[in-house]
Amino acid sequence: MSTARINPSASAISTTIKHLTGKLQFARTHTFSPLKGSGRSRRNTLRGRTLTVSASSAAAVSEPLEVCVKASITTPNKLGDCPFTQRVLLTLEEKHLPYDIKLVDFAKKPQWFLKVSPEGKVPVIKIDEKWIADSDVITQELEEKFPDPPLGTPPEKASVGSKIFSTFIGFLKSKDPNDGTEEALLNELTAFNDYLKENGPFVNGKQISAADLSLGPKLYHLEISLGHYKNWSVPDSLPYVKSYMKTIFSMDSFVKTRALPEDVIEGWRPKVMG
Ligand SMILES: N[C@@H](CCC(=O)N[C@@H](CS)C(=O)NCC(=O)O)C(=O)O
Repeated sequence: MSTARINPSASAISTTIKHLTGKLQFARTHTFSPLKGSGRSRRNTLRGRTLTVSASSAAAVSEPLEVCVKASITTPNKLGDCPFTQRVLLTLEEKHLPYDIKLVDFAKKPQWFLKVSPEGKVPVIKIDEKWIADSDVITQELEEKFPDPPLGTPPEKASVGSKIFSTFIGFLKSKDPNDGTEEALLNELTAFNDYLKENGPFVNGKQISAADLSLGPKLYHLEISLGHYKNWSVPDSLPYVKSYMKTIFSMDSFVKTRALPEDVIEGWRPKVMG
């Protein structure tokens, strides 16, 4: 893809989160605040996080990595709904890498964004002066360039749960309760439940890995949108899936990078109505 620099004075809503690793400080510009809780706890959390930075991948980064993300359509200056973007942000968080978020207004994509992402898609990230698209490519690149802490999922486990997202979308879009889409989703969730029972609590056992960082945001979209549009939730007969979701959704990194539920609902509306 083409290489370009973001003009920081571009008219797009632009938000910067800077983890000033060298000075053990946290500086925030604009009002974007994906973290919940008081300013004090937020600062404390981030100070704690910053302290670990120098011992890990962050030591290899002098400047925050720039990431373009979708802006909220319901709330000014908030991160919008995109499970692929959250996957990348989770990877950055779990690797303790400093990053700057650029919120992109999807209703009016600015020229600077289309220059760095000709397909008009997020996420895109700038690594070594090059803009990289696609969460698969980005997370792979982050793993290679910043291997500590390692987040790779062994290849034989990398596709666990990978059909959950497509079957969830099939069910969400379905207008016929008897078309088998709910059953297809339940089959995938049941297979995942059985897998977790034997191999969990995470896809790669005790340690969280890339597969979980990809699946977590998709399950978050599933929970919110199926709850809203179909009054549906993961059945109690799948306790390992339920506890997996609870664990991932309550991680600090997840809370910090998640979309607002109202954005998730609005984001899926055209698909449900279409
Ligand atoms: N395969 C891509 C998918 C990225 C993607 O589809 N992003 C959506 C938002 S979640 C997007 O930017 N769509 C463009 C648009 O809606 O205009 C990835 O894994 O990063």
